[in-house]
This record gives sequence, structure tokens and C-alpha cells, in this order.
Amino acid sequence: MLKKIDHIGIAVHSLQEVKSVFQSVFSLEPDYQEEVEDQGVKVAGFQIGETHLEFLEPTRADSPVAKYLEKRGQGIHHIAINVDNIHRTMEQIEQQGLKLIDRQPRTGAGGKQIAFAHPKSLFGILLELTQAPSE
Ligand code: CMX
Repeated sequence: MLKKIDHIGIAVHSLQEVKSVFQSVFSLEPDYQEEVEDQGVKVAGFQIGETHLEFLEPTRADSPVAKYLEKRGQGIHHIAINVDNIHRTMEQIEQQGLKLIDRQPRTGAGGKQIAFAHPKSLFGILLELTQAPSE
């Protein structure tokens, strides 16, 4: 059901600051950057081996990431796991008692289909399911 960790999402105040630190400390540039308007964030992803660290900066005050930063400060916001069939996985995890935030998948960074499960139903982890556009 779960294929691999697609990315770890990290809430930050400034992507510019992250890019500057990653460039000077690790000589790393982001391999994707985009705005996901639906989620109220700008993201920058750095490849680390087979996965990514994805930094998220809010673009509006009412976005989930802005609320998270205000309440908990910068840090790990979610873990995204790649699945073969997002609809089927959503159905299965809901049947097993997890609380879905999204009733239907939405479009996230890179055109992936994404859906979230509530951290209160999974040991405090905000889980993002992702399915690549071609899958
Ligand atoms: N990880 C762990 N716990 C979290 C959390 C997170 N990311 N976000 C909120 N919580 C906890 C809060 O600390 C709070 O706990 P307490 O009641 O113990 O204080 C509880 O969940 C409720 O938090 P809240 O601040 O009242 O927030 P909401 O219930 O309004 O929203 C959530 C929480 C998860 C439903 C909302 O953030 C959401 O819908 N997230 C999914 C969408 C999203 O995060 N998009 C950004 C990423 C976009 C992308 O990757 O493209």
C-alpha cells in the first residue's frame, strides 16, 4: 500500500533563508520550486537520496502552514508517502479508523494527487498520501 517516503514537509518563515543556508552549508540547490495556491504555500524541494526535504512558506495568513508556524514554530510539518492508488488507500485507511481531512484528492506540487489524514488519528503525524500524475 505504501511505496516510499515522497518527501518530508518542513514549515518555515522564509524559503529564501533556507535556500541560502542549504547553498552555503550543503552546496545544495532546490530541484523544484513552485507555488501551490490551493494550499496557500510556496515550496522548495531538495533531493536527499531517494527522497526530498520540502520546505513550505505560507503565502497567506489563513493557510494551514501559517497557522502551524504561529502555534508551533518552524519544524517538521508532515510526512508524505507515495502510493499506487490514492483513492483505494484513502478508503482503506479510513476503514481502519484514520480520519481523512480531504474527501477527494487535490492537486499538489508537481501535479501530484494528494490527500491528508489528520495528525490526531496517527500519533501526531500529519500524513500526506501522494500519487504521481502518471500512476
Ligand atoms: N502536525 C501535527 N499536529 C498538528 C499539525 C501538524 N502539521 N497541525 C496541527 N496539529 C495539531 C495542533 O497542534 C492541534 O493540537 P492540540 O489540539 O493538541 O493543540 C490540533 O492538531 C488542531 O490544530 P489546529 O491548529 O486547530 O489546526 P486545524 O485543526 O485548524 O488544522 C489540520 C489542522 C491538520 C486539519 C490542517 O493543518 C490541515 O488541513 N492540513 C492539511 C493541509 C496542509 O497542511 N497543507 C499544507 C501542505 C501543502 C503541501 O504539501 O502541498
